[in-house]
Amino acid sequence: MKIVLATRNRHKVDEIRQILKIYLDGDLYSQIEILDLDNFPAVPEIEEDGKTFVENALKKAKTVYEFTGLCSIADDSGIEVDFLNGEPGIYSARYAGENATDEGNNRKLLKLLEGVPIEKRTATFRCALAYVDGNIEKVFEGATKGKVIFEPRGMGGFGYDPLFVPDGYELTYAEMPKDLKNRISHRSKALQKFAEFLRTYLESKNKF
Ligand code: ITT
Repeated sequence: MKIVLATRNRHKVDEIRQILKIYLDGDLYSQIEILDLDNFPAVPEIEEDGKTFVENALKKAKTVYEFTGLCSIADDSGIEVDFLNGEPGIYSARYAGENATDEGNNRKLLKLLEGVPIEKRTATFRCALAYVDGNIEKVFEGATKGKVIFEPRGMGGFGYDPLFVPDGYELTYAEMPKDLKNRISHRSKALQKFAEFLRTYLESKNKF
């Protein structure tokens, strides 16, 4: 079974591959071949005009399914900061503007939180993971709560990782070993649900 990862974010591709290895045992993992958009350079840019992570994830997975004819999974994700009424949310990738960098987004977030004490810096990372093939459209969601600290810490990960300390930990997502982020993250929780679905789906297909 071929599955296309419908994302142009290299960091997401790497994480999704690593996380699927955690949740699909060797036998199941060997039944799937994971492709990404590098294999399909002609897939057009997809406008993310949905109002929710779920809408955007479905749109990305459907577009790539229609283009490739292969099962597709798409990840729409971001961080919701309570003090900012849920911002940047679905606008996380381009918070500081159309061509924003991770550093620019982090700077903007820190500026908007200037003077806000740690107990009011609560935030939730969310991931909606959409799976689309010719018959099925499904979305799996994951969320991880934590706090936005006062300055970036750590070299790992991407996006807002250097600013986010998940509840129950002292390290930011960017400071912790990759394997730990991949076990506790919003993306990990969504992919765990997807892996459950895929296991049942492949087992039922193998019966026939
Ligand atoms: P695709 O649409 O091609 O998948 P994208 O980066 O534009 O790539 P999104 O629209 O879903 O993807 O935006 C996700 C943004 O949310 C991402 O660029 C980061 O800024 C942030 N984000 C999501 N997951 C994250 C994570 O695990 N760590 C840090 N930041 C994350």
